[in-house]
Amino acid sequence: MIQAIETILADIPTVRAHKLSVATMQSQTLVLVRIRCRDGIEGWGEATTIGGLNYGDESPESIKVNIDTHIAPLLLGMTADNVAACMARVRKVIQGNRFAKCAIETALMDAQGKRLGVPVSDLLGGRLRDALPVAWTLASGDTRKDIAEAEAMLEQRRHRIFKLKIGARSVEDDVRHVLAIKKALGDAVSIRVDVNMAWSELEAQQGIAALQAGGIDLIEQPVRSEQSAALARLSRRFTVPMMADEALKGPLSALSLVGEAAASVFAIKIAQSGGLVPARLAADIAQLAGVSLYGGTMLEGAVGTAASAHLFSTFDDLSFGTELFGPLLLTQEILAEPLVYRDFMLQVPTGPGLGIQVDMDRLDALRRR
Ligand code: MUC
Ligand code: MG
Repeated sequence: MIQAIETILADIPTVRAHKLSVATMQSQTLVLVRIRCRDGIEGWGEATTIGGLNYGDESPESIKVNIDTHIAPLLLGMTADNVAACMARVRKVIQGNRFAKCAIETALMDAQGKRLGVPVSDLLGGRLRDALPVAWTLASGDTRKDIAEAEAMLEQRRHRIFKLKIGARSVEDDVRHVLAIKKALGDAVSIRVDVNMAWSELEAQQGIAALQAGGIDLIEQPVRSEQSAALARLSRRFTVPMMADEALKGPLSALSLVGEAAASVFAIKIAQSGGLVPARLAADIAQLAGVSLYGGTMLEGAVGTAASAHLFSTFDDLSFGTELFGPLLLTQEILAEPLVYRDFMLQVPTGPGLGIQVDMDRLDALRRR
């Protein structure tokens, strides 16, 4: 039986400023959910977002208040070992709030996995891989610093896929920045860009033509999420693949994006999809339609990253890898044993549930009071 649901906010400085077209992050606010059950088992979930309300329509504070006030009371007293029944109840009466729902579903699955002695990847159908390729985002805002950072990552064998955040400067400046990095790092690495919706269709035509000619591998969400027709036109016009990110808000949007042939790659994110099961459905729709998969992040800490890793390990196609580097962007660890990154890959935890242990002393020192 579900006995207690607690929502915890923790502000953690990032290792450097992380500049997106929609926000500059100096710190990240982890939104963690802890569900305690009467059998003594507890589960953890995460609903972290980026830049308050700059990126999505749920803020850390709104997620906490909505879980505490509206979602937790629906679940208290319910049987904890039927995750589907719990989530059906939440999804029936709670509109929107996909991040909050994701944290709740993750925590219930973590608890259920521990109860059954199996990893969450087993509850999601079973893993096809034990390690996932992990991209790093170069977003210091400075071309030379980004090159030095990428070289250090290559040297440490941490990352060889780099995503560049663009869209805050002029198209010409952004193209110059990206191509300088591509030239410095050479063809052994994959360079991709994320525009975070900053371009008009005409700017996108101009920018993508130059990026495609310069050998860039992937263009993420160049135009606004509502403009799926423009994304579809860009997909037809260029051979470099377009990836949908902000436009993908769960299975229904996956269905309409594949119907419009808007993108040839989907960035699957568990929180944007509204949970692990809806994210799995969105990925299935993509696969059925021949759309390739990429494992995305909302720059979550270790809990959301581990949960995402369990899901992505079940994907048949993961041709564009993942970007599950969130914990590496943070200056503080909240796990007793950190997630393992080695040889350009994140190792998917193998223990029951999420296979991680939150260090309560560390988290208590960081949490908002
Ligand atoms: C996004 O839009 O993809 C993922 C990696 C990163 O640096 O920012 C996020 C959000
Ligand atoms: Mg993105």
